Amino acid sequence: MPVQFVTGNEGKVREATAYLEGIEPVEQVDYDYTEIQSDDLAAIASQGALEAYEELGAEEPVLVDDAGLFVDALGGFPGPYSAYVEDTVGVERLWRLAREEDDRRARFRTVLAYCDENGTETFAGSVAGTLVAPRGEGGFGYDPIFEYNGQTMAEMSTEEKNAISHRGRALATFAEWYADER
Ligand code: ITT
Ligand code: NA
Repeated sequence: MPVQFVTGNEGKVREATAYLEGIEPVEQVDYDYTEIQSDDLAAIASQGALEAYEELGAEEPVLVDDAGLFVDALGGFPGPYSAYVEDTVGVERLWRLAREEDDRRARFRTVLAYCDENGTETFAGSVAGTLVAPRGEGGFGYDPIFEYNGQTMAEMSTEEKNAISHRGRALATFAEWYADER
C-alpha cells in the first residue's frame, strides 16, 4: 500500500522516494500536523504521525520525518529549532556563527515515524560531519555547509547522500522492519 509522507519538504520526499523505490510508492501529503514543543525528535515525529494518520482518515499508512542539525560547539543548537533557524537566521549566518569556533563538528539527526492500523513505530538515523563554508547546489536545507568525507551533502547526488545520511540510515532501518513486519 502506498505510504503517505506527511511533509512540506520536497527534499525529504525526493530522498525517501529514491530509497523506497521498489519497496513502496511514496505520496507527499501536505497536512500540517502539530509539532509539539520538545527536544525529543522521536516524540515530535510519533505524535505527528499519529495525529496525521487519524486526521487523514486512518486509511493509508503515514510517514513523518523530524530532523535537525546539532552543532557540538553550540551545545547542540539549532537542534529541534533547525527549521525555525533556517527560516529566520539562514544557513549562511549559522555557518558564520560556527566559523568562530575551533570545533566545527556537527551531527544531523532524524527520526522517521510510521503509523498504520497497528500503531506507531520510530526509526532514528544520524551522521557526524564538519561545518564548512557553503558549497554545492544539490540537497536542501543545511546540506551546503555540512561536509562528510570531503564532500558537502549539497555536492552529492540523492543516492550518494542516502548512502551515508541520517535519513538514509533511518530509511534503511525502516525498510528492514517493514519487510519483516508488514
Ligand atoms: P516538515 O516538518 O514539513 O517535514 P521541515 O523542513 O520543517 O519539513 P523539520 O521540521 O524536520 O523539517 O526541520 C528540519 C530542519 O532541518 C529544516 O530547516 C530542514 O531544512 C533541515 N534539514 C532536515 N533534513 C535535512 C537534510 O537532510 N539536510 C539538510 N538540512 C536538513
Ligand atoms: Na517542520
